[in-house]
Amino acid sequence: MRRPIIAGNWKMHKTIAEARQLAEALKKQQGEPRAEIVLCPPFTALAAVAAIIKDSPIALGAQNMHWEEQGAFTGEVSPAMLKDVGCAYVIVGHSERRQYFGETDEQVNVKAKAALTHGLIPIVCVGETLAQREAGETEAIVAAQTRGALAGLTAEAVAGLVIAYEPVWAIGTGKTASDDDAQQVIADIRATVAAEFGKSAAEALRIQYGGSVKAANAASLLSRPDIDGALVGGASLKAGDFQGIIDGA
Ligand code: G2H
Repeated sequence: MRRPIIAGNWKMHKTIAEARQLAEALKKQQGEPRAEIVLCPPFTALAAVAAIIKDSPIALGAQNMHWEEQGAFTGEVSPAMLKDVGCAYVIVGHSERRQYFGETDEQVNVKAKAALTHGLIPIVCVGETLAQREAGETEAIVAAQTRGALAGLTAEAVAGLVIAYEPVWAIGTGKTASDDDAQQVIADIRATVAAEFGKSAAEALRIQYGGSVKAANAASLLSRPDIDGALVGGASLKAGDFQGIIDGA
């Protein structure tokens, strides 16, 4: 049985004070959640959120990182720094990173490897654009991104990581993939992983859906057999909205 994982990607939102307030509110609401909960604040608020959630069932994640250990990489943050601040997870290859910062499958791959080397669990994002979906290329694009991101990893490493399927056309647009569409693509991703790394890694790996997830659609998406959680942007910025998603998992 795969434990569902609900991650809040706060993107470039929240000052330290705002982040503290949101983390406090969420911490108060957790009893023994069925799902694993991960908060991914911006870098500047990681330490503050870490201090609040430390004795709670909530885990900390970062939104990005560089793959190098250290060095002259102005503006970047290393895997060891994320581990040091208390992160258990790191999002890699989010479509906004791919789209606005030119991140490639090769870079996503080295980031995933570096994360694992440092004991961080990567949340590897994949997803097609609207043009690719309309051209009937979804399955091929998502399979290529999945193979590219996971290339060279062991089956054991793959079994422990998380993939987030986020159709680019559904991100922040209010449009959500239908439950059937999301289930289909996620089942295809699992089949790709099975072909590359074996059935047991594919069965263990958790795959989230992301793209305009909210309390109103989360429970039904998550009831699908291959959908193991959600990567939530906009609806993770208010405690009540995010809690509604957690409660539906
Ligand atoms: C997709 C998602 C979170 P939103 O980026 O990663 O954002 O829920 O706002 O579509």
